[in-house]
Amino acid sequence: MKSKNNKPLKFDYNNNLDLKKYKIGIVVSQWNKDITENLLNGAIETLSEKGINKENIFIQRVPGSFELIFGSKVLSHKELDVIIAIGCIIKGETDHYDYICSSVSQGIMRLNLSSSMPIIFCVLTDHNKQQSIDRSGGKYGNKGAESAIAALQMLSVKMVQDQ
Ligand code: DLZ
Repeated sequence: MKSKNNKPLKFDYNNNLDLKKYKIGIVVSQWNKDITENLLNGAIETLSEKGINKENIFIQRVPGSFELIFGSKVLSHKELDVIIAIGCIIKGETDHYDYICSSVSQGIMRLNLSSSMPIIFCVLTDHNKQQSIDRSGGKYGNKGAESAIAALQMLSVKMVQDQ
């Protein structure tokens, strides 16, 4: 595969990227804050371990997962390289859960299509609090840490886009 100016494309899936220069935006929902803060910490820890400078991680808090869409849109216009949207939606007694899950996933998906910024979907959509605990540092790991890895991998894809 060649770039627009006919140079061979580099695609190293991250292994050789100098991560110090990359800037990461994280949008975090305050609903179920105990869970989302654990996801956020998992993401920050993994990003730092892999070589991202802590000063290059920009955190924007929003009220609930529904607001992750607007928060991500705002950050997508800033000088960042990748965004992680963190939320936790837990099923209640009404249909609210379905509306929020569907809006957030569709909203983030549409932003991924319309902007040149990769936005990682780190939104837990759980049936109860225990499922969220299990996935935010519990027995099924920390999905925030996994989202950080996905974000770093997307840096390589973005690099191909910019070539
Ligand atoms: C209203 C609401 C409800 C019931 N549940 C959740 C939830 O489990 N997780 C979440 O992130 N947000 C929830 N919200 C708030 C909405 O996302 C949103 O903030 C409000 O509807 C205001 O737009």
